[in-house]
Amino acid sequence: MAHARPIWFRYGVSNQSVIISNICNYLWQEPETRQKSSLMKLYSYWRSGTAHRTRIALNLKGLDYDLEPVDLRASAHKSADYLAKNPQGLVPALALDDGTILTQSPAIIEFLEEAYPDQPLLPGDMVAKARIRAMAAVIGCDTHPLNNLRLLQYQKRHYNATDGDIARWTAQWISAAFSALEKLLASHNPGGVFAHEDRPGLFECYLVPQIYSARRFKTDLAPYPRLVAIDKACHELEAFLKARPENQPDAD
Ligand SMILES: N[C@@H](CCC(=O)N[C@@H](CS)C(=O)NCC(=O)O)C(=O)O
Repeated sequence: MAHARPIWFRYGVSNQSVIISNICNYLWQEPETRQKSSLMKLYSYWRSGTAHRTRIALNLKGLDYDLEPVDLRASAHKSADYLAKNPQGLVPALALDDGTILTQSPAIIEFLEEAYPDQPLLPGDMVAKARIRAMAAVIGCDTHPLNNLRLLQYQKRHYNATDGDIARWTAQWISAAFSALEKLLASHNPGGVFAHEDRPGLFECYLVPQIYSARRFKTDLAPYPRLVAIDKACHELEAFLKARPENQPDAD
């Protein structure tokens, strides 16, 4: 009976030596390396909103990962080493356990959602899913890109924008997005705490870092009580606390 034969008989002698060599390589590693070698690695900067949203997604899914800080202020994202990983020179990037590198936080989060379907970030219903994606896109496509470091630096360098101009510019686009989101939430989930049913998901991954940034740029949040309440409820959860900028190893 084939199943009673030893493993090297069934798979051939050459495969037997490969199996044994792989086992030996694994056992020869230091225990710490052995445990970590299967972890994903997130290239992150503590105050980056897009890295922040990716950390939340990883945490909500209960995934373990290594964190590799990329110091934007020291232009580490422009180094040849990092550009080889992400030619756009932006964080985040996610290295998978086989070395594959993923870039662009929306693509990374969608990858996580498909690869690790437990603890889903999106509703199963197609219309509800499209609504949640649309609310996330209000932030991901129409707000965050306008307030990104390189845009603000460009305005200062080429148009002599002052810090006051930058703060007004940033608050303008955050307020436009938050006004729309407040209305969308009221129609999609009236009376609910989160954007969909009773737990946070994709939208909250995008919202919480954007609120952090709004506070940093001193945007008035009084007109957005629902968004502020979601942010507050999220910060009662470990996944969000662990992802907070000030809780990162590279935080000031
Ligand atoms: N659409 C990209 C945007 C990434 C992005 O803009 N990252 C910022 C930090 S939040 C960055 O690396 N900025 C560096 C720079 O502007 O030079 C994503 O979602 O991953």
